[in-house]
Amino acid sequence: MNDTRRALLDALGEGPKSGPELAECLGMSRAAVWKHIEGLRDEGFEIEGDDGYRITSVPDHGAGAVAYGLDAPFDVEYHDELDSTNRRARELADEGAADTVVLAGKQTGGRGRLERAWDSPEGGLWMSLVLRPDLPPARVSLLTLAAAVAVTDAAREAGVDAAIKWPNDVIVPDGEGYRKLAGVLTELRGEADRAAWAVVGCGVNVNVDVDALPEGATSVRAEAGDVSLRVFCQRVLERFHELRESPDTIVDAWRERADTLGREVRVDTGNEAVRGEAVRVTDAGALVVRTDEGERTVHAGDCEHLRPT
Ligand code: BT5
Repeated sequence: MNDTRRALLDALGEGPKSGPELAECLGMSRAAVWKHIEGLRDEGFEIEGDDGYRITSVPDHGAGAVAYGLDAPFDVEYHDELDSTNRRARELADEGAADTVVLAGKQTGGRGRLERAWDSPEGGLWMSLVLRPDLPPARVSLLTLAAAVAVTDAAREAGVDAAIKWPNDVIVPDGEGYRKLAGVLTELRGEADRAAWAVVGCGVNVNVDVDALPEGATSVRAEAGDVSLRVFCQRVLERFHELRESPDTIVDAWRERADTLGREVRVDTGNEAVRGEAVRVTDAGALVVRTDEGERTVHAGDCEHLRPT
């Protein structure tokens, strides 16, 4: 969405405004204002124009819908369908974009970690953030943790009993097991001392039937009923922005929402399986596991929850 469209939405968000008023505050002709108003109507906004333009209804998803009233400084790009929002976000990152969020109505080639497929039917939140963090690559994993916290909080606000499974799955605990609600995939390009860019992709099953998802998955719809995708997305973005502004608070916020600590876990690191009690998370987000041979610190891997200890 371009800056003018965003400025128009911000101006309309403050209350009804006449054509001449909008033209003046946006520094454009009345004809140009009218053209942008028509553009918003095409996106699904209902706008009354009798005595001043007034937004009477906002569509449930889309670039304008998410930008309207968003309290976080992200540009929004929306596609009805994409192969993968992470793929598109990497492209934008290479072109120099920053603080941009890419959204898709559905994905045809969504990816999880290790190139695993990520099912992304319509009704879910499929989004990727393009970021230029002022962090060394080793600290970029904090952004992944922040995304998991942000998604957990949005899900809780929607009435879902959500928690985090190390490192970045948002789950609904269920006895000794769990159902997976969301996942986060972070990719980055960088030098040893500084990340050039990071793409943080979040996939959340929001208004999706569980039949359309792999076994073991759940959705906001299944747990608590449908919510506005637009508002859900805004909450995630606003919470994420709040956390990245205070990086020192991220790990504690993550710990408070973690379901992994205190459990017997099995972490597959790719090279080996580490089994024992998950005892804590370090300030860099690594998991410390108490095994029969002593404590082990695991930086990445697939974590299975076995049972509470
Ligand atoms: C993840 O991978 O959990 C990260 C998923 C990130 C997806 C987002 S969507 C927006 C952005 N664009 C992308 O292309 N990707 C990101 P991982 O931990 O590897 O989990 C993958 C596994 O979860 C799969 O092998 C399935 O078993 C399962 N799975 C696939 N789709 C799922 C879904 N919609 N809900 C829950 N589980 C799913």
